[in-house]
Amino acid sequence: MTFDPSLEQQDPEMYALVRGETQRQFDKLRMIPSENYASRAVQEAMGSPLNNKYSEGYPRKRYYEGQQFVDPVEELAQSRIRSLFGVEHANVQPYSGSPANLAVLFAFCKAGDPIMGLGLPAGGHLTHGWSVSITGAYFNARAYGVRKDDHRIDMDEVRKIAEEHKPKVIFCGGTAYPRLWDFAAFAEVAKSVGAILVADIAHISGLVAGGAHPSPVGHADVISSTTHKTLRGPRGGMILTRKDLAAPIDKAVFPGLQGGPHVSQMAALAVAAKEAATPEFKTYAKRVVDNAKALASALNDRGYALVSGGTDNHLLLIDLTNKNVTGKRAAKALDAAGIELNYNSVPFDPRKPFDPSGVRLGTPAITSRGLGPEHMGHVAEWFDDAIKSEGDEAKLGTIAAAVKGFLKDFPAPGIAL
Ligand code: DSN
Repeated sequence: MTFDPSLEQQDPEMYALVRGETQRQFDKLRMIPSENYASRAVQEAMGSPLNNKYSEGYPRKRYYEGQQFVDPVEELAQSRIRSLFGVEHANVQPYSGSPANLAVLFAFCKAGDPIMGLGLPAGGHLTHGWSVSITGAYFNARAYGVRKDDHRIDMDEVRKIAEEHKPKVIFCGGTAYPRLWDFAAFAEVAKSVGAILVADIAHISGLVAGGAHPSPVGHADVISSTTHKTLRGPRGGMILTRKDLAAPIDKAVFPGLQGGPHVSQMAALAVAAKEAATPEFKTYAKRVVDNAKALASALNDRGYALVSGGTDNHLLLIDLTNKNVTGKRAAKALDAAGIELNYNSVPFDPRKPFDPSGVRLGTPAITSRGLGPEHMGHVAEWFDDAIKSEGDEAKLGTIAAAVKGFLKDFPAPGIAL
């Protein structure tokens, strides 16, 4: 075997799978709110020989030689992210969002210490202390929730639990919360109980960078995030903080939790940060939210029960109980109709997470393709048709063909067919 042939020549079986996935991403309305299309430049950096390099340590303080290009790669990623978010310190080495959150806990807590976060059933993330996660198993976690009547976070409950539990770390941020986060209110509670406030902005980092969601900077002590969701960068994570908290965080990431950073990922993040600093990205971020609001309104008109009544960000959570279909059955029907999303628990869901009552969908990826609020009526119509056609594979196939035809006019960033 030689190592020069292209993927197509070297491994036709894998090539076919990659091509198949690329085509699938072009043909479908991709509406999983945590997904997006990374640009060609981001993908080029990810797929470069930077992949071959080990760089344990931090710029200018490495354990391996040959860092003449890697040090500037990491420094560029750090400085672009610092200036994009307006923070003093950026660690760009976390492999993804879960390791980033674990590193934050490792930096400030010992096993068994009290922590707090939004509960998974209310839209929080596993790594904010949910029982099945290492963050729930190794730390003494308590969850806050959302109110039953309006599905909003109840800051009085947050304060009450914080005062009882005395957490060392409070997480705010989630994966299925369609409303704005009041970072100032969380900071006030965290300060009153002496906790470190961590804003996990994985879902909204692109909106924050583009000015379409208030920033936690100046309120949260630490900000954690993935880099591939609304931010449209490589699969990866990052931790942003003040200078006085930088040392424990850096130490927790390396050597605490990780070995060598993924250099190609850091390079791609630098590229994404450059893209996110442009006026076009600001327009994209605003359109993500405009699209979500337009879609929420169109679905509301068709009788869909939106959790919290609507959205302020990029995502919608829909309780399908009144439509007599479970989340899983709906998600499968929608996928067959060319609309890709995920089934999801809704707050106070009587059903189990593997077949819950709701679906979660969002607008980042379709906005990256150029869809605007004027198209959300079509999307809602296809969505509604698919739900009504659940079980009718022929009808679902017809919708998928219409979706595919419509999307031909919307180029997808980073996708060359
Ligand atoms: N998987 C991510 C999401 O879809 O929100 C969270 O880890």
